[in-house]
Amino acid sequence: MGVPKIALIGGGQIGGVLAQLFVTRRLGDVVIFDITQDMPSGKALDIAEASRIDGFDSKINGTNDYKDIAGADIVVVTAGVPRKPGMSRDDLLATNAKIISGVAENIKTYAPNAVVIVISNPLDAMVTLVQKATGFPPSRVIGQAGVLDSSRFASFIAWELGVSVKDVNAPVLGGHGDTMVPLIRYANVYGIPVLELLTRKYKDTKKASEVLEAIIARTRDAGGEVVRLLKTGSAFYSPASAAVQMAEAVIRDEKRVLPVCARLAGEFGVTGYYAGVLAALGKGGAEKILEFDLNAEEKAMFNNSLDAVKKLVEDMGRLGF
Ligand code: A3D
Repeated sequence: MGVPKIALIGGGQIGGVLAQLFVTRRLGDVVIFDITQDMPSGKALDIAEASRIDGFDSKINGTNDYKDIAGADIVVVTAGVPRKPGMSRDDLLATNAKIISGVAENIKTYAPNAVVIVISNPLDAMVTLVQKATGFPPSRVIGQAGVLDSSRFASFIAWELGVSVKDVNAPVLGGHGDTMVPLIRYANVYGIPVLELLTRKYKDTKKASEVLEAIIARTRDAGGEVVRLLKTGSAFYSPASAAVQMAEAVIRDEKRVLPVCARLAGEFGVTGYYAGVLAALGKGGAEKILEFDLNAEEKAMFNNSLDAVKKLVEDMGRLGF
């Protein structure tokens, strides 16, 4: 690609941070599309006017016209509504499915070769809908959830152990909801299992397990914790960072292995459904899904999570999407 063109569908809280991150990291030219009149142009101008300070020459524009996303290489979708305190992600299904099906039609028309990264909730259902409505190869339609859920899990572990989060790997797979699957067995600090480090810290196996269970519970509820504090919307800095990491892997064809929402084709015994798995991201999107053995307990959690995803997709079908 020449200078990559990045289209952001939705210029709200996450969209604004995405735009700033993309240009300040010099990943390409950015177009922010939103249905709100003039707002995306205002955000784009505001970010562009810091170009001298942040040292970027990337173009950034806002628009209310889908024609301006023409030929985008990457499309990041945040259109829709976020949840408010007391709501689950699944409560957004009917509203966001209507919005996302319209968004998908326009992506199909104006950016037929793009890799699409979906962030709108309920994530697993919205990714499924975008793939179905665009008819793009499943590898080119992926969802952001696992990068953030895993970053939250890794952050809580790093804070507990007093080590740099850069040395923590802590994958969270499955659906992006209360049934998400933090993989304790694979959570490690430079290869050393987290449970072993906690057991040494507390010199007590039971206490170590309790601390880890509390970290897992906080990870599962991390989105809700932010919602309860913000009161007016949901997390937006961290989801934007997560999607930019995915987009960078695609733009630079890095083959980075990241936890993303990808469509399974037999992996982990699942076919035709989207779920959080580890995938290598390159210019083709999710180019390869990494399969590995899950023990009985992990498999049960993964299947439970998949059941929640299947139910969401069925509910969406009943709504006519
Ligand atoms: P918000 O600040 O409300 O931005 C959404 C934007 O979408 C607004 O500017 C709307 O004007 C715009 N919009 C509405 N309808 C359309 C349409 N038809 N076409 C184009 N734009 C439209 O929300 P946000 O940025 O905080 O969150 C966006 C989405 O991300 C929500 O669905 C959240 O639930 C979701 N979210 C996902 C995660 C994940 O990790 C998966 C995390 C946080 C939020």
